[in-house]
Amino acid sequence: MIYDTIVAKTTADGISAINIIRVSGDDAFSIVNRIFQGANLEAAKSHTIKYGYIHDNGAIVDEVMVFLYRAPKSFTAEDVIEISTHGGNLIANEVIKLLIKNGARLAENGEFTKRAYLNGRLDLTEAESIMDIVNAKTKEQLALANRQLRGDIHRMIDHLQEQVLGIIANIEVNIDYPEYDDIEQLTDVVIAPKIQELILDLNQILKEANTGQVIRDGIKTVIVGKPNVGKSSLLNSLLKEDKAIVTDISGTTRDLIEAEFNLNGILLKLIDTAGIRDTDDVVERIGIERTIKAVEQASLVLLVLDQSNHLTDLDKTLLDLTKSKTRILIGNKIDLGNKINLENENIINVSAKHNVGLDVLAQEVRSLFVNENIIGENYTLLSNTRHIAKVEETKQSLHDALTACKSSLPIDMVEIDLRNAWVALGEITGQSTSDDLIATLFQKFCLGK
Ligand SMILES: Nc1nc2c(ncn2[C@@H]2O[C@H](COP(=O)(O)OP(=O)(O)OP(=O)(O)O)[C@@H](O)[C@H]2O)c(=O)[nH]1
Ligand SMILES: [Mg+2]
Repeated sequence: MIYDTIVAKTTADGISAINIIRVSGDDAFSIVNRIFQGANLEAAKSHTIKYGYIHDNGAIVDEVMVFLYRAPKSFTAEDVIEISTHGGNLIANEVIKLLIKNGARLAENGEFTKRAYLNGRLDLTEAESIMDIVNAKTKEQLALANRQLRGDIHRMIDHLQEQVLGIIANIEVNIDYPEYDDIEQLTDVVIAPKIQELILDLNQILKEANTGQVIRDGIKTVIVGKPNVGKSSLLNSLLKEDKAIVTDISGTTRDLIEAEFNLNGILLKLIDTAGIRDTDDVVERIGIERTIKAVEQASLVLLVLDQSNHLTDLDKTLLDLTKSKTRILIGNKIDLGNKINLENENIINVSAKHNVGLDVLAQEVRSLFVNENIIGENYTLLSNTRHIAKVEETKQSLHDALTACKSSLPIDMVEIDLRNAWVALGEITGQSTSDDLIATLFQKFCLGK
């Protein structure tokens, strides 16, 4: 394919030792060659590095190294040159301006990766994994994204597509060369059981995706409780820093305080909240409204109780408010007493102030959200919400196909549903995907990627 030549800085803005400016496209070598002094780049071999200067009509702009990659053995599968300049925004901007003056165009966000995808170097799941790698904050996120880059999801989806195609082939063959007495026998004996089996496979994949999603996106966790039970203390002791103000005055925290925290490999997106109580204070009341909203939106609620005192009506209200949520009850201030015991409810006793019991809490979070049996090199987990939604869509189409089988609809109706399932799977890898989706997906990337 022929594309214009694009340029962008791949390293972050600010002062650093070096910048790397990437140029990709058919004219990459000739454009850079025009502003490079030190070697004839157009005659240079692929996968070599040249030392020289970037100049503007003979005036030296910077001393650089250029890395040369000829198509198709490059990130974009096009001719690519990476110019390593000295650090600083000024130099990078000057070099980019020169490249644009000589025929390159500033790249859009994610355009290099988009080209890698369009040129068939990566499928969509592999392209998406690159942003996950860049954004990873835990080793587990990184491992998951690396497996996706390696093509694990790509292969998983290809395999599922083959199975769908196999069923479609069964129908086609029988339409052309009927070997069963009637079509009903074909659907009952051959088609329906195969669809059913595939639905079971998808169910398993979706179940395991819960763990993948938790690893990739973390858990939105809100710390709630009545005032003064030690919510902010708990946040601080988990983070090991004095992020939130702690005092013995009830109503200390008034707004939501957010922080991210790597808890045994799972990213907790923690929110400390204003203690819930009846109050005439306008600011505090707004804080409490925000707390209630945060509870609604959270995937995990840490409800903090005060073990140095008996359960109050306010605690009971909070127990009730959170009962339909995935929650962990925390008995804080265990150093001062152990007064609360709830029937049929497990309380994890901790002392936020003295750092006691936090490891048990971490273990509990992991056991609630992570299936340890499916973590590791040998498992392929879906984790991206877009992929999961498409697998759900595939499952729905398979259900429709099954219903069509059972209601003795013409066999080509079954085939339509199966084809929909096949298309939905293809949208995951980008085999069947709209231009709009591609544009939106890559816009989320950063410039230079
Ligand atoms: N002894 C003891 N005191 C604690 C413990 N955790 C917190 N405290 C104390 O309890 C008081 C209230 O702590 P905070 O963390 O501010 O409580 P909070 O729930 O955030 O309070 P609000 O923001 O007002 O809702 C402070 O004086 C803390 O030092 C604990 O485990 N043991
Ligand atoms: Mg607080």
